[in-house]
Amino acid sequence: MDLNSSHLSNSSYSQELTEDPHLVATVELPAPDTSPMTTSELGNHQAQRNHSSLVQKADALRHILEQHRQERQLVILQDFPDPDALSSAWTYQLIAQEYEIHCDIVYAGTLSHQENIALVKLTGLPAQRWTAQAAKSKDLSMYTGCALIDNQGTTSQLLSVVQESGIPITAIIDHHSFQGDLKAEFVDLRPTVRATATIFTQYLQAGLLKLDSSVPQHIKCATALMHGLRSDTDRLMQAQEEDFLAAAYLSRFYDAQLLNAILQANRSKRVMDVIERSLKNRMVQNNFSIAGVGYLRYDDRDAIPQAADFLVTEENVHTAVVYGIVHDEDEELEIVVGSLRTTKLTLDPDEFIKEAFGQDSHGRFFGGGRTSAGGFEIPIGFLSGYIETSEYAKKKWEVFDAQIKQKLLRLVNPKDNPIQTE
Ligand SMILES: [Mn+2]
Repeated sequence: MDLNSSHLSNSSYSQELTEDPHLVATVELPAPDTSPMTTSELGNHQAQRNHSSLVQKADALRHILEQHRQERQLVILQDFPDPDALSSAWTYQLIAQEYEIHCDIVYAGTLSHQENIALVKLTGLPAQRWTAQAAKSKDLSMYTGCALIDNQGTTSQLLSVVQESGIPITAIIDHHSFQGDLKAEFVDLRPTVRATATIFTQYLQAGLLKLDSSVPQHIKCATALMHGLRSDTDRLMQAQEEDFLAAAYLSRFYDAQLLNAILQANRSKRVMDVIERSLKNRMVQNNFSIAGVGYLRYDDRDAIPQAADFLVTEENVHTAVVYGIVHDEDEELEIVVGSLRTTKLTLDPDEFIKEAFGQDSHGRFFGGGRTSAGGFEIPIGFLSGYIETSEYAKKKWEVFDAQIKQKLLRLVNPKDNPIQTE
């Protein structure tokens, strides 16, 4: 296997997702091995054990899909799906097709990052937008199961609609940290893997679907997976051995030019404006850069993680947090959305966000994360509503801005910081 680095074009962008996982499912840990052996034997042994547990996972998924032959499933993505989620869902769909299972890939929010829009358009990736409202009015009786890919349901408005219709969860396949409890026939949760695309590439390697270079759809899907894997690993800089091995496998099939075209997508002026506001408003304290960007449109929501990506590049800054109030004019809904980016190895974004913002009255966290990135969403409930004077809007923003800063500064200030990061 050859991973030709010249095929991997540069991108200054690392993907965000609003990760806020809440659920747990059982994860199999390898049984402790007590037989004596040398360290090199130990390494081999470990690799073999990992390999056999992967084969078991792939077999278990094969078995479940076989049991659902010819059925119809929904693949639910987070409301603002990223390349990792989109490419993994597509792979699930193609695998399921081998069992004559028809999958519809759905998300409730929008594709708000220019690279996501380019990915979907250029590869013909079959994801559909279903708002929660639209989903409620649909007849879902033809679906006999659903799959949660690169999420655990907490970042999707659709899971509750689907559950109300009594549709069981067939599979949860994700790499975010886990909380809570959710029942599914098949669970593959691996928080140590850097991308869900890596997990899906391993399924491909285990033979769940044989990629064929003469099938254009396979080339496009491999390209999408390469994009997903790269964006969740900060262009492979955060990648670990299994991510590199997955990328090496994909390198046999993906289209480097197509990937380049996806990465060349330009930022809109409105996204640039949000980045500008984040620069102007940022406050740097103890190597944290914190910026509130005020109100922004629903479609520009992804400007927040992009601004955080940018702020974290400043010298003497290891962590950036950017947040704003996103308003959806159609639904008159407002929500505080924020993103965290860190280059500090000892800072766990999941822990940081949970500690900073705590839980709502139902015990759900407002956000969470994965390696080097995290996000949060705080509904503003009764204070929502965009029909108001600019003076009122300004006052409202100032209150939220002050409240969020106060919660963040508690952790930024080492004296009060309950999280030990050193
Ligand atoms: Mn991911």
